[in-house]
Amino acid sequence: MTLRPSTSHWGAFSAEMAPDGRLRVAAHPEDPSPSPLLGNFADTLRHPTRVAAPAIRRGWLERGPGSDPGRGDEEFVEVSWDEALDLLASELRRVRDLHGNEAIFGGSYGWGSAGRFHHVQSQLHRFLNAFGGFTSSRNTYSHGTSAIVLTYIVGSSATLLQRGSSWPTIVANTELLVAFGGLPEKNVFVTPGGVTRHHTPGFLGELGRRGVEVALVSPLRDDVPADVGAHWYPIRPATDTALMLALAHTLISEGLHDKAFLDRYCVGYDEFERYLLGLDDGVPKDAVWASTITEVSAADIVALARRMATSRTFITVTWSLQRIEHGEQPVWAGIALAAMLGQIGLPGGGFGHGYGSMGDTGDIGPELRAPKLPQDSNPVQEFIPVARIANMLLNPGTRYDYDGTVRTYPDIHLVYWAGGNPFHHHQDLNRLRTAFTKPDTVVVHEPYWTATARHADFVLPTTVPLEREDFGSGRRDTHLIAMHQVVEPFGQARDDYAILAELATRLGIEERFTEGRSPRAWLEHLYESWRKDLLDKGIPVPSFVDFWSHGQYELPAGDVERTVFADFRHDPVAHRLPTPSGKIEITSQRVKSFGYEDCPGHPAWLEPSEWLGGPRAESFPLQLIANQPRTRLHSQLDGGAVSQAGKVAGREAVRIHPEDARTRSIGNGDVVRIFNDRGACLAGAVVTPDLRRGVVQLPTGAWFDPAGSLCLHGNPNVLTADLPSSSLSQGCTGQHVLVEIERYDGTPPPVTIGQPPHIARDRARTSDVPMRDNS
Ligand SMILES: Nc1nc2c(c(=O)[nH]1)N[C@H]1C(S)=C(S)[C@@H](COP(=O)(O)OP(=O)(O)OC[C@H]3O[C@@H](n4cnc5c(=O)[nH]c(N)nc54)[C@H](O)[C@@H]3O)O[C@H]1N2
Ligand SMILES: Nc1nc2c(c(=O)[nH]1)N[C@H]1C(S)=C(S)[C@@H](COP(=O)(O)OP(=O)(O)OC[C@H]3O[C@@H](n4cnc5c(=O)[nH]c(N)nc54)[C@H](O)[C@@H]3O)O[C@H]1N2
Ligand SMILES: [Mo]
Repeated sequence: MTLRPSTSHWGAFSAEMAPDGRLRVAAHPEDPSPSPLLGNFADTLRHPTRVAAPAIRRGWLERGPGSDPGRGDEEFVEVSWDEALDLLASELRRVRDLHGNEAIFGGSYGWGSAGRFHHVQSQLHRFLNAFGGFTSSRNTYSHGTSAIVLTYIVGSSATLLQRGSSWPTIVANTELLVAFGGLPEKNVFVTPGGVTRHHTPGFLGELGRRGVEVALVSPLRDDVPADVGAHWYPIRPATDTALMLALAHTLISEGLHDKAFLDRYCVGYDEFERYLLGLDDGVPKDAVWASTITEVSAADIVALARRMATSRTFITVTWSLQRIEHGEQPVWAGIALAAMLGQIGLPGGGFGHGYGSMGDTGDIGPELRAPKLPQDSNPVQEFIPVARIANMLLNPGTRYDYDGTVRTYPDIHLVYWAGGNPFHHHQDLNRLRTAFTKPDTVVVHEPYWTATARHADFVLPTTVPLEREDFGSGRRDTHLIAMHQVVEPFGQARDDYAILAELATRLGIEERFTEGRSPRAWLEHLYESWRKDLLDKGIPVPSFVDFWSHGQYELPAGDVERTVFADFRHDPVAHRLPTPSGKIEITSQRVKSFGYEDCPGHPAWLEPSEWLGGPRAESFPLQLIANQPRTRLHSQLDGGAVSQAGKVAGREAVRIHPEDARTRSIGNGDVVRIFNDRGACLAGAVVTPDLRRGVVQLPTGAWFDPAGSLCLHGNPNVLTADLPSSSLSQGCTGQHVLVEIERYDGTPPPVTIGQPPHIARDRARTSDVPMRDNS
């Protein structure tokens, strides 16, 4: 028995099956801050919700493909792999022949698992491309709004999303760090593809030790680690833009803005200044104006603006702030404010995006991409912005605005999902349930009986990384990690690759999909061609055999000191930005020309529909923050020990302020019902002064457990609105929703999602138990 190397989105580790049959997991020896999420592996490897065998929804088996309200409610029938794959291959052919490849939705958004070869979306996209293509999705739930608007402000989204200033440069130079959305430590353990040395928790600790002044602007006090000693501005959610505008207004009225910087490096400042001063609408965006919106006092706003102007100031905005209606505005206003301070491009000054959102933001590993599976090109041009999935399924043929264009939703007949959980990640899940009844056929590859698997027709069981071989490395990772197989596959589970290869054989595209390679042959092939590129650049890299037996390869070191836009500041002509003007666009004539009411040409305060100052708050007076969970990655391994330890009364924990709890007679540990006009969920109350009054917090990712329109387990997306951030970006807005909460009296119905759904082992007989015990 030996520990074998592996990695995950939350870090590298090694694992073995102990003689008692339990998985033993050890953190990577070079990791200074291993993720607590490693504790979720052991109990989930052989969890009762693992999918053991291929299964097909009974209604699909008996009535064939077609829109079906039974989807998500009916039982499943176990079938052999051959039967499942034969049926699926002919269904794929039927849909393609009758409706064309556009009718197949293969966007398949989601985080799947780390590992470069078994990267699920790459596998599926490669397969569907070989089959003639598919309707795809663009951008992410993470920062789909910034990905669009940043291209207009600074010309590229990657500059800020992937190459921001480094933490060592910040901790050494910044005097005042103004953190909109905070720097939540819980998030920085995660980086897509893995991370071997978690440096970022250490950098957060440095802030406190070096005495960097941190202004925490957030409804939650614990969005900055306690030992940093931040000053807390408990802002009303969704109003950060108003605060930024007032800070900017204060700079103007006190003559503290850097006119030389604005002239040399920016365009469109004058138009923005007219707006700030209220020259056209009669509303100066001053501190008094903002204090009524934000509930941060005018005196605090003025004092903060003065300190920002007299210190080396770094402004950060978490990604959560753009995952709301009008999510462009806090990003754009933050950049405009940083430009007015004139410190963009100076060490420790300027603007950053996603510090405290992801482990790699500001990290110091190399920017060296690991080997990856080629997907080939998609002959189908059709796509949707990723978060418009329900609109697409519900409204084929309907037109909508997107990024200066007008698009039409395609008519989807088959949905193919592998490596994502839309019944975790999408908004207004009751609406998504209706949307998922529309297609002829829904196919899901999953290791677990997630809510998405339960809403499919074909559920194909897949392996998890510990059951196969791969290699992994995240963005700015310090290592490429060999991922050795630790256990045999569970039940009849197969690799996604093996499933798709079998389908490819049936569809006559096997050679194109597999190129005749086994998984091990692919690993060697991908590694060796990557290695050759690096050797050509003079970087020594071991052979595959040596890498595999050593279990890891330490990549060459990355830049420790890094200041974003330093080149541009040094020479704005030689390093012009890829915007139309070559400068930072505080007003964008292009965005203005689109004429969108929900995203004008410069940063502006636009009232959202879900906020505490609006009319909807009269019916639903609490703002729910649906942020990322501390105890797991999204919905993954919700059955694991760390995730389970965070549950209260067997449900997801909702945090509520003592005053809001008192007026509702809610005590610590009570089961509560959280509701609005879209749905409701049960959760377990945690009463705490760590959030401001009027705000409750329920993280995402508790497995959706629907009983009618009620989720028994506490998934916030049963409450959220399926609204876009704006016509410009059509981004996800799941972070905020208005709700009311009441104590649940009596015996609450039990959570059922920890058990598999009803599965008939024999096609002729239904299982004896009804699909749902508690509806
Ligand atoms: N209300 C609200 N909603 C949100 C957000 C929010 O802030 N608020 N945040 C959004 C964000 S930023 C994101 S990124 C999304 C995340 O949404 P998702 O990425 O969809 O969530 P995950 O739970 O990571 O889903 C990954 C799925 O892949 C499966 N999987 C793991 N390994 C394999 C494999 O090898 N093969 C196959 N076939 N499957 C595998 C897992 O079991 C899991 O079900 O959620 C979004 N949703
Ligand atoms: N442990 C863990 N880490 C993760 C993930 C996970 O699932 N689990 N997911 C990863 C992924 S895919 C992503 S995209 C990133 C997401 O990174 P983010 O989107 O930045 O993360 P969140 O935790 O959703 O939100 C950060 C904080 O923003 C604050 N906030 C919310 N609304 C407002 C507001 O209106 N104003 C202000 N000032 N603050 C507000 C909340 O208090 C919240 O704690 O996290 C990554 N890291
Ligand atoms: Mo994300």
